[in-house]
Amino acid sequence: MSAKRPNHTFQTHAFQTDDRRLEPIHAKVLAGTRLDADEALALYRTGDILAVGWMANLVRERMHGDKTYFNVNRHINPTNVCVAACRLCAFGRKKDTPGAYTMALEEAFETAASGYTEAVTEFHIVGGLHPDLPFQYFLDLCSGLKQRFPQVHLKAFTMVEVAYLSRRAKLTIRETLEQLKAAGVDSLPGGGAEIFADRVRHIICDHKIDGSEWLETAKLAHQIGLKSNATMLYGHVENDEDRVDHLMKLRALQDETGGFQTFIPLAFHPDNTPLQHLPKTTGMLDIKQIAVSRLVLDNFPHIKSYWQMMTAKIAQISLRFGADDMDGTVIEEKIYHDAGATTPQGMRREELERLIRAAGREPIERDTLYRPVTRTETSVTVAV
Ligand code: V47
Repeated sequence: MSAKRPNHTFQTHAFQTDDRRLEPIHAKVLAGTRLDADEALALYRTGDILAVGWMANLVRERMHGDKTYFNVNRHINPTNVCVAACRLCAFGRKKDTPGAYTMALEEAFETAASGYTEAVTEFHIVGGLHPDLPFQYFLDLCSGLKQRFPQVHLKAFTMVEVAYLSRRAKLTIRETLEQLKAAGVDSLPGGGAEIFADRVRHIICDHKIDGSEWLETAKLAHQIGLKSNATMLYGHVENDEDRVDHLMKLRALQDETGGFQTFIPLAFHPDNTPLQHLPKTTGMLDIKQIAVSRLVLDNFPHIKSYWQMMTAKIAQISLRFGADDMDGTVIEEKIYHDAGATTPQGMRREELERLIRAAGREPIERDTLYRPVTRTETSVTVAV
């Protein structure tokens, strides 16, 4: 009987393509050489998703073997009141309009504690740009959460929120980040990046900080020792060149700081937004976006296939097209569900593990900094 072989021997199948443009890219991927912008464009333009996926899977397995990460997290959205009125968004509300809410601090602490029996290792905290909430509210939110849940990592506030809070508090961005860090923020999520190109930003999120401010804020966060993630919102009015430009800018900043942990491509959900006339993304684009990200962002340790946004089925398949992370249990998602997502609000740890195993991968529960988490009946331990 033959010895049991690791799952990634799937990869020994020969690379095949009829698309001549992919041949030099394949040679570079085999050699571990960085792809340039024209090559990134060729990856978007080819119809040969299997060839692109084959290459992305090769890189993914080189970096992580079969390991596939997830965490036990909870989303907290303290307010949906937002001055920005982005056309991409179905979550934000103007103050005092129907559906607008703002949690009192005690309410946010109760939300943090509710809804799940397993020990959560991360609170993912993002919200609207509230015109009246003082900076102190956010500092008290973080210090109050840390006091009540000292073992939980606070992944809080997008670059957009940080820039807005700095303006409201009349502080520099560095001072704002330093105060948030002192109050308990451990890292930053990747939201608000959208697409960096001005032409696109003017259409989808006109009043947000521009791409260079997003990148500058991320750079400052990394400089003071806060890791962050990065996202890209795709499938609306951007073109392939805009996507490539976005990836190249992230890659260049990562060369400089090394502060990004994970890249998360986010498929645009048009329902209930001013852009609801746009079609939804297709499975082909979702899978290709994951694969291209893995191939182009050679200096990003992780590519996350966010199941809430992708659907669990596409996220699972993407584990063989470049992704090595599925995000987490989430528990209560608002931003996508307001925009028509039909995925469940949360997923149990066992179900995430089942999906990962069924893709022939090895589930690894991680904390936010990708350290393995070990659970017993009575305790949760993070390997440091
Ligand atoms: O910045 C908003 C996007 C982001 C819509 O860092 C929409 O681990 C699609 O950033 N359709 C917030 N997308 C979510 C986010 C995130 C999610 C999971 C993990 C992490 C992480 C970060 O959601 C926003 C925006 O780009 N978004 N509205 C919409 N209608």
